[in-house]
Amino acid sequence: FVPFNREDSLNWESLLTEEEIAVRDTARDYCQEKLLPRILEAYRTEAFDGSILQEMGSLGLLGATIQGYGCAGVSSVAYGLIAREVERVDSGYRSTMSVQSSLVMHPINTFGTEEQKEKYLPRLAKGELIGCFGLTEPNHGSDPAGMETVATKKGDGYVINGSKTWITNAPVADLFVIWARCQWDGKVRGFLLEKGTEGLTAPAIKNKLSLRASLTGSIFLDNVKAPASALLPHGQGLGAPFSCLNNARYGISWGVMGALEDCIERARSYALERHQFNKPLASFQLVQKKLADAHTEVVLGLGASIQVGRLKDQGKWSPEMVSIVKRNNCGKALAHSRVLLDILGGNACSDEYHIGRHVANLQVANTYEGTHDIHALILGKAITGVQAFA
Ligand code: TGC
Ligand code: FAD
Repeated sequence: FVPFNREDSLNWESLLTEEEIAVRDTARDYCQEKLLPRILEAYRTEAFDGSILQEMGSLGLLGATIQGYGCAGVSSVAYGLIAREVERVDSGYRSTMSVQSSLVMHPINTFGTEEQKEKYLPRLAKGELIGCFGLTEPNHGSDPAGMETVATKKGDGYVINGSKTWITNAPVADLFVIWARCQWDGKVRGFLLEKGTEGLTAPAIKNKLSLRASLTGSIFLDNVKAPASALLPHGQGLGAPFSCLNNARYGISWGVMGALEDCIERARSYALERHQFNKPLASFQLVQKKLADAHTEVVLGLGASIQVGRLKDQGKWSPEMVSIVKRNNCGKALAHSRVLLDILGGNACSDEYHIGRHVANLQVANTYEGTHDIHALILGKAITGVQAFA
């Protein structure tokens, strides 16, 4: 037998390429050395530090799967490994990163013109520009098909009216990917709007209980005039924004495992040091069970995400596969981080022990990009052939 490896119990590393291991190690060193020291202050003050995206950009961590345009062109598994390392520190930092990569750079790369790609992708890759993705509206979250934001044709361009809410990065965004229903044919399309466009405002939503290290805002579009060049011409229908969600959901499935791994490490260290009844907490069977349950879910969750990543790069994946790993890994990370919090006793209350912050963040990770229950319905439809959304 080989000795038990607490950090990689089923030897998933043996499934990684040398390049993927190098990307993971670069991301881990950066996150532990540069992000971890900043997180408590950022979370306490809801202060956004724009230099973080530039730092990530300088390491090739943004839009990392895109070929060309200053992007690294690495595998989907490497992208997942980046998300895992960033979220090991904080889900808010991963949100900032994954919106930029999967929800802004991906649609430009997939649905944009060559001019749009050349204009925006290199600067987004460097973190010189910050992007956001506006799909959710005040009246339509789980059901984006009800979208009320509307684009009409005017002259050579468009006029867009509507509003979006709960949009990551919006208050600091230079570039807004806005999804709107086009009045001329009823189809949903994406538009690239730049900060400063008349009629476009993006106030912050303050005093969040979760993801406080990432900025979230509303977007108001009041007779916003967009030139013809703002349209993402190669994607139409709800499948276009949903295809971006496939990528982001896949990344989240990795990220939340990083957050749960951090909770396990912290709970384990605490349980070994803290004594009650003259014994370390780690010696009690109930404490060991909490650690064993969480550990098992991380190992299984990571294995599933590696497999989806491999199938994705071979063109053999499906949205339902992504629903399985997004739903399972977010749900397990939330449930088990919450249980591990108990090991801290009263210290669970202190942000310096970090697990409570992860629990608060994971509530949102379990909600955005399709709630846990919406992914159950996506899978239920695939399993039964019967749609149960409405
Ligand atoms: P439905 O009728 O099933 O589909 C409409 C059209 O879309 C196509 N489609 C997909 N295409 C690609 N990928 C997918 N995953 C797709 N799912 C559906 C479908 O084939 C169809 O195409 P066509 O050509 O036939 O028109 O759609 P529906 O209206 O019944 O919706 C069903 C449902 C519930 C699955 C969907 O609306 C949904 O996924 N709701 C959840 C909404 C959501 O996830 N919002 C996320 C907002 S962005 C966000 O949260 C970012 S947080 C980021 C961060 O900070 O990290
Ligand atoms: P609702 O759709 O109102 O759902 C409320 C509850 O009802 C949920 O439990 C849901 O599962 C349940 N429910 C809904 N429909 C059904 C049904 N048919 N059957 C059974 N149960 C149902 N959106 C973006 O577009 N871009 C972003 O960058 C972004 N960032 C976000 C950042 C944060 C911090 C947060 C909190 C949200 C963000 N979102 C973003 C929005 C997010 O995607 C939505 O909150 C999410 O899709 C759920 O929509 P909702 O909040 O309107 O909830």
